[in-house]
Amino acid sequence: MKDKLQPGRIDGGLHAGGLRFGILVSRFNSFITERLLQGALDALERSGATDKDVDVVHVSGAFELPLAAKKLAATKKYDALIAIGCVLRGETTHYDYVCSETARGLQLAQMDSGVPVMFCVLTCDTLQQAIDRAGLKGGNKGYEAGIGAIEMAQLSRKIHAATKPESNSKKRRK
Ligand code: INI
Repeated sequence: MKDKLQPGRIDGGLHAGGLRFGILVSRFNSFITERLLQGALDALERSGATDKDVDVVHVSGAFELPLAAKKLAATKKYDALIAIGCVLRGETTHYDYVCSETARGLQLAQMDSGVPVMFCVLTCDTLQQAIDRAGLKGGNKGYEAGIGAIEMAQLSRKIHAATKPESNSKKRRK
């Protein structure tokens, strides 16, 4: 009987050593975003990242994150980026435009550049919801984004290595 299919697996691990990260942080609602930043740095440091491998760039509001992400990705210096922001619903529709354009712009930045961009932008109805997700009962979304960035950075490198023509031909020769 034929053996069960054993597919090759490519997984991103969680070791940050040797990887480079760019973190973009919005100053708007900095009470929240600076806590998310601390969470992201904590995740990277605990996973083996060193000072020289992490840059932090501040922008004014969440709406400015996509352009900064695109510019950082274009430098080819980073294995992954983390975009941190916090948008709180107000009395007008401004919130909706900021949320949708920030999400769309960050997705475009990663799709156009091929550099993973973590979407660590809280979009909340209340300040309490944001506080809960920035180090209280909802955990710290910055920490989660840091872990996600490591996994995507590793995965990108592994996919690149596994699909390089010379690595395939070497494999075949063995
Ligand atoms: N920017 C945020 O990051 N969070 C918000 O809650 C927010 N609100 O509510 O207005 C916000 N607005 C500013 C926006 O991101 C831009 O900086 C601004 O429109 C200038 O382009």
